Amino acid sequence: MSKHILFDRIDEPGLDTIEVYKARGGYQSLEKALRMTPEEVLQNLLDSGLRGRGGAGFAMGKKVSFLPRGSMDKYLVCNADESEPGTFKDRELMQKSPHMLIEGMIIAAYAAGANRSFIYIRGEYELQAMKLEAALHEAREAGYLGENILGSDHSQSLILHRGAGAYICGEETGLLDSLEGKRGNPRLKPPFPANQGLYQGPTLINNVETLATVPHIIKMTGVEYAKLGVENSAGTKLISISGNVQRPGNYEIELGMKSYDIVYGLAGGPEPGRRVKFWFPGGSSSPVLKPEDLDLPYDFDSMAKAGSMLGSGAIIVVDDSVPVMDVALKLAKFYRHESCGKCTPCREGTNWTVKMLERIDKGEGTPMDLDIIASVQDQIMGNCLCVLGDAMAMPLSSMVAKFRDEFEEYMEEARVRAGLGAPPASS
Ligand code: L3W
Repeated sequence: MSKHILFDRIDEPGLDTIEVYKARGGYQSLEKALRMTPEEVLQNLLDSGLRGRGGAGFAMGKKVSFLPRGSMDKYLVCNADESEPGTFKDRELMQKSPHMLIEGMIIAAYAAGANRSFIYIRGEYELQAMKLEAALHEAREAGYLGENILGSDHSQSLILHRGAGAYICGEETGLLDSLEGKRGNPRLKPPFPANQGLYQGPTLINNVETLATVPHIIKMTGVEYAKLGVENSAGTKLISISGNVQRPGNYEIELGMKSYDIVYGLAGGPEPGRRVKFWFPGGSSSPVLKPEDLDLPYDFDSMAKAGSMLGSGAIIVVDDSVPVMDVALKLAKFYRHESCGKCTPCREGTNWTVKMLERIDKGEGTPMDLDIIASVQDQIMGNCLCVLGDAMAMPLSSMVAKFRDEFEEYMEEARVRAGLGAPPASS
């Protein structure tokens, strides 16, 4: 069932202004949180069961609890570098309700003991950056940011930083390097940002949607929030649906909703006469699933059990009019382009994969190439500095495994098109 918490009256005119946001109860959660101790706020986050909404699904409260206590400089960074193909939920949230994110960041920083905070927003999100800048100005004027917020001991600065359009800067350590003014290359983990992040200081880094959920948790209490959704997947989730559906867009659902009801009920399914061939449940980085998997509940555990992941909540639907080869090639080219080149398996693996797929497309492939493509993906997975290599390898290997017959048919047709005839018998 669709359920609105973050998207409740999201289209109300003027919601991006502090006046309308406050008229709807905005910043009351911050006032409530500041009357609590940081430990009590943290306990609410732990109780809520909220898992990160950016891709990894790591428990937010746990991440906050990893930050050391003490008076050293600590940082909060919001990852607003929304670049995963198919993912466009944070864009709508920041554009229409920027104060929700700001309020969530102040509460999260209070719980973590962080006094310096940043929003790292992807360079292409110009309108959203303008909306956030205006909202930050209003929040500072109203005393929600700055010294001794609302008369409390908590002081906080919040700076908006615009990226320059690199997917790798959505990887948390690449983002931190970029924020420090360096080239956005991933760092080796551990140490994790919670211990050694921005400027080597303890850093809490969370996605936009995760932080925007915090005021709602404080308002309703963590225990009540945990009642939404299903076991291990508490709460609601913003879903971006794209591809071959009649009503693409962003939807908010309660986790555990049947996937079929999202794809067909909310998004209208493919055009009449078409059927779903496969779907990505969690952005282009997630292994693809078959139509029969639409019977599964849409939650973290069910997607993992099916061999995929809920990821950033971006469902991409591919219908039977689209050759799997087209999707595989487009995807591999994206990751080759976005690879930072720092580590060999990712730099070379993404390049080899594109070259092999292009060879197949030109009619020069043999079925053995499919085995080689699969083996290259195996060698990428788990062997890179960050997850960018895996992000290509996981969906690619799932496509080759699940649609091998179609790849082989495509290969033969391409050979005929190129006037090369049947492949040699030995291959
Ligand atoms: C302290 C430990 N902290 C883990 C923290 C870690 C991070 C979080 C999750 O990948 C996924 C990826 C993409 N002490 C810790 C610890 N942490 N152990 O927990 O960490 P990790 O390593 O599991 O994941 P990650 O590197 O953050 C993210 C998937 O998301 N994805 C990508 C989406 C990208 C966007 C975008 O547009 N920017 O949405 C899509 O599905 O494949 O699996 O904070 O520090 N012992």
